[in-house]
Amino acid sequence: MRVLIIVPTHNEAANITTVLDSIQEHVPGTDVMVIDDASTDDTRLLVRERIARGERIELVERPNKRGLGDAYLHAFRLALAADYDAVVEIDADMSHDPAVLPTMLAVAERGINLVIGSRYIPGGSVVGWPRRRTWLSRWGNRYAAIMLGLAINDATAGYRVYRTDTLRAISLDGVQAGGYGFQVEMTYRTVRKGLSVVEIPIQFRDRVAGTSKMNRGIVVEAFKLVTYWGLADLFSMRRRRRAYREAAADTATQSTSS
Ligand SMILES: Nc1nc2c(ncn2[C@@H]2O[C@H](COP(=O)(O)OP(=O)(O)O)[C@@H](O)[C@H]2O)c(=O)[nH]1
Ligand SMILES: [Mg+2]
Repeated sequence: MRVLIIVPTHNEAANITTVLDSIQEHVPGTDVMVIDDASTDDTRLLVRERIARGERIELVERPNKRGLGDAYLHAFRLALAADYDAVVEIDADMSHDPAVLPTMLAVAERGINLVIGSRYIPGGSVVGWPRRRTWLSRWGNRYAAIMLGLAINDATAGYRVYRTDTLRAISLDGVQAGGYGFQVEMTYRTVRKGLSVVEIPIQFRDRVAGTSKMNRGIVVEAFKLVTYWGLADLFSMRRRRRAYREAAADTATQSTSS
């Protein structure tokens, strides 16, 4: 399986060396793409130094910070054009331990369309987050699962493996969400296509260096979109039921009149 590991960055100079070293250690020789949005620290410089030393890393430099979802969509399109079999999503801040990658990739290799590194299944955990943030993430996930009818415990997770045939099947055009909503939207699209999703337990550790780019806007966007998709589903289900009942009634009148 030809795999591309995608590492999105925005000012991750304090972490990028550690995460790239760890990826090297656990999945040596795998292609890596760092997609950097407008870093003003040494992130790009540190990546360029590794490239100069001959590491299999591609650096995509974007002039503006356009959000995590937009960065992944950009990287996915490049991966599809280059004919990779699978892509990995992993944060640059060491919250996602590259030691789990061999297991996640093995599951994808068996044909699972989407493998999620999950915090909220037995064996998974979150370390170092304030109680408020864990609560928000946990209930955000429960809300998304209920609204969208997803049998998935961690739909906002950012540690994933997609087989590229999954990305082709769900189509990247028209993806609306940018932040946590992006992860939920991609999961929802995968499930709606009837494709397979497996959650693997991970221990998520809050970053020890650098700063989080999470903000209230990202949470509000995810909440609004999940609510909107959920309601749209409900109404389209009602419309389908009504259409079905009307068609059935029509058939009944036709058979009594004939
Ligand atoms: N390319 C790119 N990467 C981003 C952007 N926003 C966040 N990231 C990266 O996405 C990953 C997750 O972001 P982080 O701030 O750790 O979010 P948190 O874990 O939810 O607090 C990190 O590797 C960030 O550097 C963005 O706009 N563009
Ligand atoms: Mg983080």
